[in-house]
Amino acid sequence: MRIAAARVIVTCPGRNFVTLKVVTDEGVTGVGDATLNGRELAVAAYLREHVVPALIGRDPARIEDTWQYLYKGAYWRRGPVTMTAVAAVDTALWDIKGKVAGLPVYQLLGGRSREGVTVYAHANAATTADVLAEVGRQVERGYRAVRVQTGVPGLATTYGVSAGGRTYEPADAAVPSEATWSTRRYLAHVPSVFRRVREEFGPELMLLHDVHHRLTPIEAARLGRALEPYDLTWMEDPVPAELPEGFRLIRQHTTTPIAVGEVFNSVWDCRQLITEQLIDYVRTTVVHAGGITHLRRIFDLASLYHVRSGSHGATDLSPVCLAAALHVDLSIPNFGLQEHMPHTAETDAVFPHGYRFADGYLHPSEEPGLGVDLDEELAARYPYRAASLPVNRLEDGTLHSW
Ligand code: KDG
Ligand code: MG
Repeated sequence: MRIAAARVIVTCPGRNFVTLKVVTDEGVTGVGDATLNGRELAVAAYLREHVVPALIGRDPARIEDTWQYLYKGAYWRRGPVTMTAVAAVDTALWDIKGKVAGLPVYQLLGGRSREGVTVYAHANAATTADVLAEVGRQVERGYRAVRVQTGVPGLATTYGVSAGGRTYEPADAAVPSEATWSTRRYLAHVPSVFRRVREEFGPELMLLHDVHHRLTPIEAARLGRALEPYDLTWMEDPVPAELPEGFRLIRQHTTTPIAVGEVFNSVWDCRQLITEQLIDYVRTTVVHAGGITHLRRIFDLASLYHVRSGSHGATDLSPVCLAAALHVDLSIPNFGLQEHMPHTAETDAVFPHGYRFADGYLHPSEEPGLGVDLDEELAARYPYRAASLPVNRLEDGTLHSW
């Protein structure tokens, strides 16, 4: 069997997605997510111009060799654009291998290590009363873990909090919109929200919080310590992720578990954090960390150091990525949690899939391969629309991490 064609499909059923569809000379197809939020066309061009021509005629069964060929062969290794493109090819080849074998991909990865994939939902709102109501809705839906984001008094908008009752979608304008940030206001407010959530929902519910890279290590240490009475499952992305040494300081001061990794692209980005046991959850995912092949490599390293997985799963990762993530989640020994933000009805229609949610768990499809596809005719009805992630400034106008 040989690869006969590979198409890059860009579609915007509510938000932009880039998908690679690989077709073999025997008519088997495989799909891979290639979406990099706000930089979609860079990956589409990388694939179309530099990767697809080199795929034609290759043996689709040689997944590892193709991964090495794209990674080492480019000379310019790593980085989000390259690794997202590599991920798309890798994911599509796993899909093809599953279809050829007649097995769901998790079976090729060693089979089931658990009955279902525990997922966490989002509860976000501007006021504490609305946050509590939102947590209640997610608990009613059956989620056992909820990420809580709150508005901050004195700030007009806050990362992770929806505006005007709409579903939260960070990429909001063709040219980045600008928000204002104050660490002092944020640190003064957040612990009081978690106190109320714990009081109302009791000790069982797993609670998480995303700091989104906005603090310094000592500020993050202070927040982690202030949140200890509310027993968080994790505090996510407390500081900008470029400086692994910064996590040592946080660790010295707090037992609140730490999760990091949604912006990481390779095992090299996480190596120090994992081997020095500076984090508890690594949140790399299929689409941005080199596909199923490389994600497994990261999670295998993590498993040696008591670090569990917590894959990113926001709505800018397509149903193809979520489907692939679930096969990995089900099979690895050190699974922690999987993020779940349900996609819109339009997106679900463009990407027909067999994964399903029940009682707080997601279950991957039992179909051969990944159990997800892209309806190309429907996708063509939703043309690309430029959309960027916002930027963030301090109250005096200084640009800050978003
Ligand atoms: O593209 C960026 C989003 O995926 C990100 O802002 C969402 O932080 C996020 C999360 O944890 O889901
Ligand atoms: Mg995050």
